[in-house]
Amino acid sequence: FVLNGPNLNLLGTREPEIYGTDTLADIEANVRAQGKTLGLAIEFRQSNHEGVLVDWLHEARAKGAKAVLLNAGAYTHTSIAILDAIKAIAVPVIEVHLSDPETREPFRHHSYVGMGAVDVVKGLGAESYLVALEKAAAL
Ligand code: CA2
Repeated sequence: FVLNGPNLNLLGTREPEIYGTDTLADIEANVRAQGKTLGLAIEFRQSNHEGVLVDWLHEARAKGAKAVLLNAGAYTHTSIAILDAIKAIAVPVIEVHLSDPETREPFRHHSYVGMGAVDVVKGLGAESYLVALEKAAAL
């Protein structure tokens, strides 16, 4: 499962200096192509709603997903509900970010997702997803 949080549906429309110029559809296409190479079936989704992301984490467990790549967007820094879901599902979660939140505003420095994730890939733009997918394949 590759799960994307709030506002990532608007990727490619502003702040290219921080997030790059790829749209989420571009990233999805790259992830699907690499998933094929690695022999991984890909569920690629985006929601602006915290509870929907929690539901999808539960679904990843129910469906026996090998791993979850999670870019929880700003919920990364706020959501105890998402942290609890990560801890509850016993599916390895890899935290993904386009930017490196720790080099940005102080309110982005703490990650609840990171408290439950097995690994993190950040700061590589769209490439972060592909590096994370390789890590997921190796789990
Ligand atoms: O760097 C990342 O991937 C983030 O998860 C992106 C989040 C931000 O809140 C995190 O701190 C780091 C923000 C996503 C906003 O998405 C965009 C929407 C429109 C244009 C550009 C980006």
